[in-house]
Amino acid sequence: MSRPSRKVVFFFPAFSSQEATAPLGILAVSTPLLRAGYQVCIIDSTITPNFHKRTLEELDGALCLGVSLVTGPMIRETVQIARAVKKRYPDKPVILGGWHPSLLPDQTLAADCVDIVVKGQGEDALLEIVQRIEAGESIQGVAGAGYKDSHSGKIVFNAPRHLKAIREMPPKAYHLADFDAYERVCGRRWAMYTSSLACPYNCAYCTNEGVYGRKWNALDAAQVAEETSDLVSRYGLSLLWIVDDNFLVDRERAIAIAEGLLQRGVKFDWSIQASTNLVCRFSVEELKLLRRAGLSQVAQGADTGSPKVMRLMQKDFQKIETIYHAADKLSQAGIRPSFNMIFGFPGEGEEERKESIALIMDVCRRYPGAEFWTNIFTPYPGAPVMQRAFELGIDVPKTLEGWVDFFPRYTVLPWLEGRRHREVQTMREYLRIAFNRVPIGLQRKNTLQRLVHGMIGVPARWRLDHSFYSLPFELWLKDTVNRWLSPPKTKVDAHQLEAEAVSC
Ligand code: B12
Ligand code: SF4
Repeated sequence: MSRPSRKVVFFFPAFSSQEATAPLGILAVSTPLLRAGYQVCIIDSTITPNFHKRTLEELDGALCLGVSLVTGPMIRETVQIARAVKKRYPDKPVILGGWHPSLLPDQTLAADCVDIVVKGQGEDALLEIVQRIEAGESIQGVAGAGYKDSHSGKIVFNAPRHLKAIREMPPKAYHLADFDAYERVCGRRWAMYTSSLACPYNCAYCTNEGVYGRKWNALDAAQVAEETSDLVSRYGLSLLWIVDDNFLVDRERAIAIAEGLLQRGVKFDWSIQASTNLVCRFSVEELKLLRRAGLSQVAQGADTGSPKVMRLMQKDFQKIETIYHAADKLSQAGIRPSFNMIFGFPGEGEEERKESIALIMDVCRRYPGAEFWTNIFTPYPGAPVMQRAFELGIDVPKTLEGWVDFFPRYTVLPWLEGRRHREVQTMREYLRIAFNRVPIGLQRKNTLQRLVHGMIGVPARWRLDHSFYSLPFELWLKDTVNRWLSPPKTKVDAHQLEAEAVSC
């Protein structure tokens, strides 16, 4: 008699970016499964040709399907695949994990194509779920999981699972990632890595507290230096994006990591996320040490140029001056200061928006090489600002599928719609071309595109200085050149490759 399959299939939907690399959440939850003797197969739609067909084929004989997703466009492919799976294999459970199911578990589980959701950390929860599925048992009592009762169809939520510190977590199963295929998509061989969990702060628009709490905890410097050196050597990577929410919380640890990397002598770039106030605690000499160890970019949430909006964002830990100081120190150390900005936060009007533009223009002029990435405020469930957003008339989707178009690149808000919304989008377009920016996964631009970009940078800066966005003919010129030279972009614009390789 043949032994029943012990395979778990994961699906990772396209995430609307060309900066493709292995999905860390899935690599994390795979390790306990592999250790328990299960076989794991990952289908990432960004690198897998015919991912739809492949997922269904791989599921033949597998125990279940796991999907990892955040709120927004990833939901489109999630629902498509989950529906197809339920149609072909009605008895195979579809399990959703990651940020969206963690923040909206009830609504996610209410979708007809979803059987189980996991809230928060998935390593232990998923292993227990898979063991129950294999044994033909109910999910009842598995902490952190929600499921539909097989008899009544009623939604049941078990007790929440306690957060585990990062030190107690197993290593991620990087060997499952097909780095060749990711490199073909984005032109760079890179990976994500986590060295700490959570953030001590609680910005009003951020969902972190709800999923990871505010108890920052981290791996030892020695472990980080050893693991990262090993990762880049083993997989021939040129960049690690350390996706910790706030890498610099422990100053001494950051310095010790840099020293450890220098001792090991493995050369690679790494990039971190940190708040400007914590960057400012480092001297330029210390930042130079981090630079020598490979730190190439620090992504920071500047978010606004208006002190009033900064307060509304609950960012008391950040003053406008700290944005300048951070840009200054990082520039002196040769590290690229990278900032995120949010337009349309509740309480931001035309004046505050102008303050933000002025900040961007000033920082970029004073510190050439500094870069700004902009978004429109997007009210994520679980963020502290949600109550205020509801009061202001925000209407959030009532179904899983409704969240597909919920995306900071084009969010329309009751207080930012119509002409105002169009103007902010035009302004964001001009900001994109006014100064240079370097995406994590390198985008390929040819000489003509670069030339046009350089030419229109001058009028773009003039327009931003004078808040003049009518007749945006430079944007038309740029789009026309891009259309000639690049393939058309889909709405979810991660490339679907015709590549041969897949990750299982
Ligand atoms: C890396 C990252 C990205 C990368 C993703 C790259 C990739 N290949 O995955 C990129 C740059 C594309 C990205 C884009 C965006 N991101 Co992002 N991103 C992150 C970041 C920094 C790290 C995610 C990560 O890998 N963590 C490490 C892994 C190990 O942890 P994890 O994902 O939490 O996974 C655990 C659990 O969630 C669970 N789990 C995860 N998957 C699964 C699957 C199953 C089956 C199970 C059972 C469990 C499970 O178990 C895991 C281990 O414990 C997080 C912040 C953070 N702290 O996590 C933001 C974050 C996820 N992003 C966020 C946002 C808002 C965005 C953008 C909208 C930003 C923008 N302005 O465009 C876009 C949206 C992309 C899209 N198309 O929808 C928000 C999500 C909010 C939400 N409600 O979903 C976060 C939380 C940042 C924040 N604090 O606000 N992001
Ligand atoms: S500093 Fe960053 S990670 Fe921390 S709460 Fe604010 S936005 Fe979230």
